Amino acid sequence: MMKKFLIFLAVLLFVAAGPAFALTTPQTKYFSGIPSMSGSLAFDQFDTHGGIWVLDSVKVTLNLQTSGGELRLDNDSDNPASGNFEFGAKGSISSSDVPLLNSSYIAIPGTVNAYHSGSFNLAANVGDIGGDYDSSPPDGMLYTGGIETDSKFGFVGSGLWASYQGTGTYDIDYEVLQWLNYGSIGGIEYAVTPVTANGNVEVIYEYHVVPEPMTIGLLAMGGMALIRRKTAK
Ligand SMILES: [Ca+2]
Ligand SMILES: [Ca+2]
Repeated sequence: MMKKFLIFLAVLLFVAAGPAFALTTPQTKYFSGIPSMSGSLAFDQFDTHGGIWVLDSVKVTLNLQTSGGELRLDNDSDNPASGNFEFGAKGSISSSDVPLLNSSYIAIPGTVNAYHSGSFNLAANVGDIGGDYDSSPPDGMLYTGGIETDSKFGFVGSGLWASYQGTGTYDIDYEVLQWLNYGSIGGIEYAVTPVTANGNVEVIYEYHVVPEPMTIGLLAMGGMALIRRKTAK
């Protein structure tokens, strides 16, 4: 009797001790268009079911992909020009409903950079004039955009979860901006066909479920009854 009871007690303690495995509820909200663009994405708060579901982490991810677009660089200077260029888009998120900060109060997930990095080496001007954006070599360059992706994630600091919990929703705002950097070298004129962009924001709650005191009580009573019945045989 005592041995069986001890085994039962061990099982009960194991069940009551907490999570056997972590559970997750992922939410992904999408956006697309031609930057500059911005908008709001609504997410469900984490429902604690009266304190039975306990939050373990809040992970926020921003994914961005750009494609297409064109960049024309045209050196109109009497001197050759060389350098590096970046062409694509940058994305970021913010919220006035929930804090997007980690446990060190650093903004998460940070800016994502979906752009192409390359170099150019342009001869001194050959024949064309200002305002014609002539990309033909050797004093010009045409870059046609491919697919560029970037992704960043972060975990919201555990002291900042209050506004993530409840049975309502909150908004996370995204902003995607065209990005061009060619070093702003004097004498170079440029023309751009914008890239298109698509992406998403993902919020993942990791949590565990604790047995209610009532459930533990019923388990204990059921267990005791089982032991008594077996002992009676
Ligand atoms: Ca030129
Ligand atoms: Ca020109």
